[in-house]
Amino acid sequence: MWDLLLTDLRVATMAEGAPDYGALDKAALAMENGKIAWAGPVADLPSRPGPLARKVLPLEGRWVTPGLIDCHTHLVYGGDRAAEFELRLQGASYAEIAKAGGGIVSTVQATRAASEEALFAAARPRLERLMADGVTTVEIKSGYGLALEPELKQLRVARRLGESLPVTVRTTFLAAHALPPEFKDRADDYIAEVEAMLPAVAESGLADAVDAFCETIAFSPEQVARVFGAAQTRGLPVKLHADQLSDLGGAALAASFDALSADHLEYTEAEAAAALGRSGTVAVLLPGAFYFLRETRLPPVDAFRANGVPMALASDCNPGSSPVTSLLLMLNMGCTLFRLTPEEALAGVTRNAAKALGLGETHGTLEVGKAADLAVWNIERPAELAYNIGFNPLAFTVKAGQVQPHQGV
Ligand code: DI6
Ligand code: FE
Repeated sequence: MWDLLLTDLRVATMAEGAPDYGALDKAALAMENGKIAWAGPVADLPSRPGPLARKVLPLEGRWVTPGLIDCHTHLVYGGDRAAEFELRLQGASYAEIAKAGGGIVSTVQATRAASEEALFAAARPRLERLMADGVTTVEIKSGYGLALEPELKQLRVARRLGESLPVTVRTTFLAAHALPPEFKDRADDYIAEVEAMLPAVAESGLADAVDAFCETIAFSPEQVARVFGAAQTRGLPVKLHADQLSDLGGAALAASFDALSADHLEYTEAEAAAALGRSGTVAVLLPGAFYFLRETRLPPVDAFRANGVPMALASDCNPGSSPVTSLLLMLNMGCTLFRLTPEEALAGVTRNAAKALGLGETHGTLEVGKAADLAVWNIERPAELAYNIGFNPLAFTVKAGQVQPHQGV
């Protein structure tokens, strides 16, 4: 007896190498102990559905996809940056605001000042809004504490969000995000401090990976390499904010450390795509930040395709460069702005997003043995998920085999 059997559905399994979304028509999916136990045509079920599972749900031809995965967010933070948005609209650039002591550092002040409770209360509705788009797994970074205690505070809030809501949370330690004011003009000293934080971070079990911001307004490739070396010594995988505003060789650096992902990549040169392909590093594209900062230089998507680089799409949910809480909107922007196909876009928030989090073996496709995390949609074809703007066709999600009513946020 299975726990749950969904019948009369169309499923986009998103299985690697399968053509046309890995689609199956007139299908059924069975779940047992939070995992997919059976997937195939209804006609191949061993008997009538009734006796096969404790609960049988006919879906009337609805489409089912893997639960969506947002593999890059900074959604735990204090304050907001609406005033900075107004300044940018008057002509100031993101980098100018950062250099003048605004930007990330202003969110650092608000995050340090906020209690754990306040950070949780502010982050929860942002996460619920993402989940209302069918998200069942999310990555959450620190990076607005920039000292051991406030960084751990952010990570604890991220873990608590995952315990309080039906969503898997993967956490990332991003202390090398910006230079805290108390280390002004002493970036190398701050990097030494980040290296010194890593043993305690690893010991706490609060971080699943380590990230850094490689940029002229943040840290150099040499400084990032120090942080990555310390992370790998502690057994933590790495990922990198690379080549967002300029080309410092961040993508190649990430590849040289076999990073899980290199993220942004607007300024990445085509040659670096070959290095990403060889290391199996996922290119995480963030069209929300591209749009919100009114960037014009496109990531080298053709080179990623030519080199077999898996591409993911994420919200980059953060108060400064991407105040985005809709992953469905990122599907649309990934296609419209970056020219992904709707199928590449959907792979970018399922199979490849799972890889970017080191969860490729357990999440991101609907195959027997994988997590029973799925989204059920009122659509006629999968491309509708990328086609609509501001319309949410989610019917409901299933998280670890449990039906979750759509909250309609
Ligand atoms: N790149 C980004 O897009 C975010 N962090 C980063 O390194 C922006 C964070 C912020 O502006 O608060
Ligand atoms: Fe980011």
